[in-house]
Amino acid sequence: MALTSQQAIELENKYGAHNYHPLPVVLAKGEGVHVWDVEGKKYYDFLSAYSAVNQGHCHPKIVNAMMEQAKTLSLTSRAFHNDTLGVYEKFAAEYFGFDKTLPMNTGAEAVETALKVCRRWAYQVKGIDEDKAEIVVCKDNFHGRTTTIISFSNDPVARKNFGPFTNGFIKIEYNNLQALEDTLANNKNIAGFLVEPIQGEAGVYVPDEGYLAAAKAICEKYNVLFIADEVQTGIARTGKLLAVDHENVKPDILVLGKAISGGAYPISAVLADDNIMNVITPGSHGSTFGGNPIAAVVAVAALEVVQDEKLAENAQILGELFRSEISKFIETCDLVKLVRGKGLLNAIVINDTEDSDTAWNICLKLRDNGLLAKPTHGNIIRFAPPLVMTKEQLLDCVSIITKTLREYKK
Ligand code: IF1
Repeated sequence: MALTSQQAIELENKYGAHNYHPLPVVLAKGEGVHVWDVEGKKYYDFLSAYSAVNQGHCHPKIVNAMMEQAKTLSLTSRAFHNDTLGVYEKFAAEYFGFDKTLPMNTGAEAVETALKVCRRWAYQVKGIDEDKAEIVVCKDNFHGRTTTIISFSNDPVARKNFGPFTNGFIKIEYNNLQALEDTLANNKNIAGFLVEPIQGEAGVYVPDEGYLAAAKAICEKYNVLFIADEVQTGIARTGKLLAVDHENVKPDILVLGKAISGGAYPISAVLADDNIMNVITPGSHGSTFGGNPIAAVVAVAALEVVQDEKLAENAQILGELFRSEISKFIETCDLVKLVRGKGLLNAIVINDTEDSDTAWNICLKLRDNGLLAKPTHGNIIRFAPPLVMTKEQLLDCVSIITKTLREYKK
């Protein structure tokens, strides 16, 4: 028998670990830009599974690729070759302009992989003394949940009582080129600089124009690898294939996840050229599921959809429209301070303190009005719909959002 929302929530509460605080809505179906709850109520999805579902829910081309492969061969492990992996690796390498692809499963694993590749490169190519390599990261970063990754987070909620932590990371302020230059100039042991082109969890914080290009140039000057974590910003989300494309930057190491599968399957990847990727040798890295046949065909299909349906262009156009419509509204409304973002990765900042529950309460009202979004902090709401949205749908969403904000009472 079908569960009610309340029953589904109670099951999760009783039998699931309490590592999340979801918005109270229980989803049972998705198609394109829409999701439906178990009672049949329809919503616009304005989170897209944190930008994994850029291609829209249950995209038929991706689903078909997955179903056909699932019936044929799902997993060989990397102990044997399979007839899909090389095809995918070539496709992804050419698609993003790198020599090689290293397939993994989740974003955090891909970040870990990039850190390992970077450290090996530091010892074997750059010539840093054993165990001395350091990687520069940014304050307020979000790169995942593994022990090493939280070692260089400054989010107390993500870190508390999970120590001891991994050494070898230096934290600098985001969007601060002087801090980067000073750090690299004063330390010969720096292997890489790991950065999000837009800080998602920090509240869709877009750095100054030119920051990424200048940071890349500083890295080149000091022979330091520029590692772009495009897990959230990548694959058309910000109006270009990659967010670094806005500044014509080619990272030394590119980290991808989420939308490389269109949300159909956990797939991530690290891309680099041979002079870097060749430090990885048999036995030094791997994963049972990384590069499995289902993942290989799903990723190719998902990347083809991005190209075929011109999702980057659509994100660019609809993003401009979204910010200009919301900006117009903000002039008439004291509740919202500003809207910011790039492409269809946007956020509004509410006129309230960071520890308030205003953003959460607004998200509950948005839900009631048929649109699902999630706060990133007490006063910030992220808006990231699937990129297959039409202009008419976007304007419909703008009116839901503005109506909800206009009617909201603290
Ligand atoms: C959750 C945030 C988004 C990421 C970047 C690596 C990863 C992520 C730039 C790790 C993951 C997620 C995971 C999700 C919440 C979420 C998130 F709010 F926490 F910051 F998207 F905005 N690099 N981001 O954003 O990828 O291992 O999860 O596949 O529930 O923790 P993963």
